Amino acid sequence: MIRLFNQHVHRKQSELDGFWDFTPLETPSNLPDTFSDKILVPSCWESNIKYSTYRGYGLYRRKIHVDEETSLRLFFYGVSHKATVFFDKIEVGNHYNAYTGFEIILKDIAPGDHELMVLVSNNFDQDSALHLPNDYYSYGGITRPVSLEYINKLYIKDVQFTPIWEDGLWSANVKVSICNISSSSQSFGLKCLLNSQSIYENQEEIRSIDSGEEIIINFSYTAVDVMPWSPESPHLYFLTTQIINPYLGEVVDDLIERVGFRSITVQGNRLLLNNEPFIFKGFNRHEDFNLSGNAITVQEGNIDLNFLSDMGANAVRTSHYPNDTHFLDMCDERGFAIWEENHARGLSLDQMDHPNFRVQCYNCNQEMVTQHYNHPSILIWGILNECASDSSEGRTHYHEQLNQIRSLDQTRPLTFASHQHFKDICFDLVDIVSVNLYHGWYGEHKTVHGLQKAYEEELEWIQSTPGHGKPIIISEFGAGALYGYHSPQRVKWSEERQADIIDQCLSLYLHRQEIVGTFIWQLADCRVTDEVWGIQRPRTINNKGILDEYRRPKMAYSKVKDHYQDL
Ligand code: ADA
Repeated sequence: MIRLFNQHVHRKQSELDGFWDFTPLETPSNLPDTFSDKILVPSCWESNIKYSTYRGYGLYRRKIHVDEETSLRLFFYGVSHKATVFFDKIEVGNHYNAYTGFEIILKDIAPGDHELMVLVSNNFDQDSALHLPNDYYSYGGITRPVSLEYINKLYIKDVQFTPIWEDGLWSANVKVSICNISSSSQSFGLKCLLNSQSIYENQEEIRSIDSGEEIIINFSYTAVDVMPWSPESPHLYFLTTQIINPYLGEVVDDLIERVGFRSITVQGNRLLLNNEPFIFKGFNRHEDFNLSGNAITVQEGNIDLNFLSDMGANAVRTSHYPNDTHFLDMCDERGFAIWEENHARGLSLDQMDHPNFRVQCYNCNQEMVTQHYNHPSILIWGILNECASDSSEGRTHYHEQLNQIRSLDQTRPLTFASHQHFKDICFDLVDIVSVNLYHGWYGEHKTVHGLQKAYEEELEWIQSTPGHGKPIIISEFGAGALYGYHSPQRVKWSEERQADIIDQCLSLYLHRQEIVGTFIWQLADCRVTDEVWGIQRPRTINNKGILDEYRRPKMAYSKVKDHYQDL
């Protein structure tokens, strides 16, 4: 399944799922013709016990049959974490980062059988600034779906839908990007429908587009009788865009997006969803599901949402990278609010000075916002979790990246999760101040009074910074517990201690009027890298999940349920 809904009626699309030939490679210098194995796509190679700790190169191969001469669009939703793509032995594209997609256009492909190869690496090599040994695992493989599409001389590259709420009326701005991949200029008509109602038709204005050109067509639409999207009532609409042959009147290409009418704004220290105050009752969630690794299936993602719903949670922070489109589709459909963030976790100033850091962040931000723009569930964008926001050099990166995201999306509030307590110098750059607080876990044990005192000291400091008066989110808090470890003395790593800390934190944070959101760290235990983290994480797993990696609830589960359900 590529998306939870069909994106084309006219454009021919298929999913390149199933078993591909696979072989691990010592070095990528020469592409072999013999393949020792087969691996399922999408999946991570760690799901095969033979490769459960493999960090290196893997070569994938499969045949593609083309019925008639056509151009092809390949879209990889996620390859972890570096991909080089070959078509009939010729390199046709490459991409870095496991968590955003990339397209490859192949022009004028002859009918018959062709060979597609993908060289994948999950190495922590010297040109990787974001995939590093870390408190989560960088898996290997083609871990998200691959889409194969037949396209014509003109194809719809992207459609962005921006809902606007003004004086009780909904309207929308629609931005259509069309590419001409032929060698001559082409004329076309354009049509857009919302569900089955035509909202734009320019057949009388036949436009032309030069060879190799991409053009943007913007139009606005005043909606009548639409229902807004919210977690309580997640109304969705299909936005169909069609390129029409102006002489024959037939549809030559189409793209269907699924959209929602909702607005998200900051007013003083409140967050307003459709003009009503909104509170995030959330969890941080890594894309990690026991033996599936980060190649989480739709069913497994839905299992996580079932637990969230059962606990009374309404939000997920995609810690610490853009998430799989399936999961975002499900959040749109089931009504969960998303804080989506770019790919970074706890990078020092030295790591931010890596020669590839800026370009790899730039690309991740660009792909995250443009590819996920239409998901109504995404309410806020975040960047650079716990990076060097306490230094002037670090600030330049925060400033640059927040400006980049604002240039791509003027509608969603921006934030970042800080752990630079009493020394962060970037709160003026964001709409929402977010802090990660581990009182009671890191450092000495806290009584309830001690927890409140520590929080109030933090709040007093925030109010002394340019973050004064802005909404506050507690973006992380929690404690570790080994599933099944019980202690009458409630010592650390016992389920009892985790339940106590979660209970105390929620009792405090959920009843502070300046706090507009809480995100518990974390929904489920997740694997971490042996290097660096293996020694400080029992089982080489981050055990702060309220569920373990097999989704077995720990004692803290009922504490979360008591608090979130009652709010
Ligand atoms: C940090 C970090 C998380 C996780 C957490 C922990 O806040 O943002 O990714 O590492 O600490 O478990 O200590």
